[in-house]
Amino acid sequence: MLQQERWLSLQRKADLLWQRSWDRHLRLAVTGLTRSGKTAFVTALIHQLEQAGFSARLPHWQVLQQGRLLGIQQVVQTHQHIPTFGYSQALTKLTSNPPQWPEPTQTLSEIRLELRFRSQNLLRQKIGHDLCHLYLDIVDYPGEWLLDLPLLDLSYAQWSEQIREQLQSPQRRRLAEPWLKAGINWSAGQPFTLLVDEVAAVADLYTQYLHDCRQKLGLHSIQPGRFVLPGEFAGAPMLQFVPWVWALPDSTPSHDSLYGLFQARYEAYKEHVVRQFYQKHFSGFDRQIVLVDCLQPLKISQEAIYDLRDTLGQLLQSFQYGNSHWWQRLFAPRIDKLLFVASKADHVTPEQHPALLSLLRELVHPGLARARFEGISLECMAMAAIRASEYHQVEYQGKPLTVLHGTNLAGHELALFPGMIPSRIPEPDFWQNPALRLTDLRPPSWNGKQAMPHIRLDQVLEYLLGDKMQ
Ligand SMILES: Nc1nc2c(ncn2[C@@H]2O[C@H](COP(=O)(O)OP(=O)(O)OP(=O)(O)O)[C@@H](O)[C@H]2O)c(=O)[nH]1
Ligand SMILES: [Mg+2]
Repeated sequence: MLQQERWLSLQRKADLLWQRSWDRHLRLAVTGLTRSGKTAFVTALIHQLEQAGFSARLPHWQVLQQGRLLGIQQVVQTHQHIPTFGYSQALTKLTSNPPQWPEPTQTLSEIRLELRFRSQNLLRQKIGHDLCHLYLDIVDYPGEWLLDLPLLDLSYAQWSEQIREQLQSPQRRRLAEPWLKAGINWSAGQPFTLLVDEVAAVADLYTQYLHDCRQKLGLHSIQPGRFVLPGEFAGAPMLQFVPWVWALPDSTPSHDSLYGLFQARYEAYKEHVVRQFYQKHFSGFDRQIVLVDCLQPLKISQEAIYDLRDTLGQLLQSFQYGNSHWWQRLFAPRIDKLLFVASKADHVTPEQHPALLSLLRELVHPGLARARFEGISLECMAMAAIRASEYHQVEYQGKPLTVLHGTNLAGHELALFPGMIPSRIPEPDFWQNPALRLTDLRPPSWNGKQAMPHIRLDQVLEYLLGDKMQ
């Protein structure tokens, strides 16, 4: 029995190697910060693939345009321990009456598709071997997990110092009051055993502070990321520590002191959460798409948009190649294409898309300039996985104006000009006199049979899969 299992496992590995050596396997990772549109994107992508050759409109996807695509089906995923992406649940939501967006997701999931096509390689055609398969694994994971990467390079003391610096911001400081106050009487050398419950309570307050930073200030650079998205680690002691921002210890604190315990938990977090994620998942990705909601910070503040820029910069460090730290070389050895996408472009009128793209480029650029990438192709696009609006031309003050039509989440129909998207990070007065009217839209009414409307999903497909389907 055991031998049979071993044989099967060997066979699976051999199959995988065979597929890889013939370029028939692609692991596509989809990430982005919370609510950036990952689940909607993966759902729309699978749905468009299923509809390819039927009702899907994908003019830029060449394998389809050239009539070489033969079919697509969902197949059993290779990793049995990873949750399956909830495709049918997402479709059920989108086809409900009234249509709803898929539920938020908290953890990593994957789905495997088999794409059959005819190769345009003349040699393959000549020898009658032009029928090809591409096994596409799509992995959806929270971008916040990547933001923990820099922790691998920081000691507990250095990380605490960084948080102390962040607290110079009056807005952050105000939100941090509850946990700062709760720990104010602590001293670093105090024995931990007397404070077990207190530590858990302060860690909860610190977690609440991270949530508040995100929800009230629209900030994304929050650490440790798993405090807000714990996934399978919920309740583990290694998620119960806080940065040491009070009086520093005079001498090296013992391991059973408060400081010593926080230090040990911080190191455990790095080892079991951060390093494990990179080793188990990140190092296996071939291509990566990062979704960015550039419109959200435009509704909030200049601090929020600078925070998004800095966060994207941190995220880019994960993909850095070349003369980088040892762990970066170890963990990111093979991603060859990296695509940044400004998601939800259907919230603005089409003539604003170039400005949206330019804003995305400005947000990503500082990170790109700092990082060194070798053998990796980078691209930026503006896209809507599911187009929830339509556009019409009207005459306004004697001039033509494009107006956006859609339905808001409360079910009211809208016809509005959402405003001009700044092509660069705007000055603070942009938020003092807000000229943008960006409203969350209900998904389009849809019977589940026809392909859903989208914006440039075919260009995304061509960039990510085109060269693998020659
Ligand atoms: N109009 C429009 N809205 C979108 C689109 N994609 C996502 N949204 C909106 O963004 C919200 C979040 O989308 P999700 O796909 O759940 O985003 P996510 O990144 O998976 O979110 P988490 O799982 O919570 O991290 C949705 O509920 C929609 O309101 C899109 O293509 N068009
Ligand atoms: Mg999701």
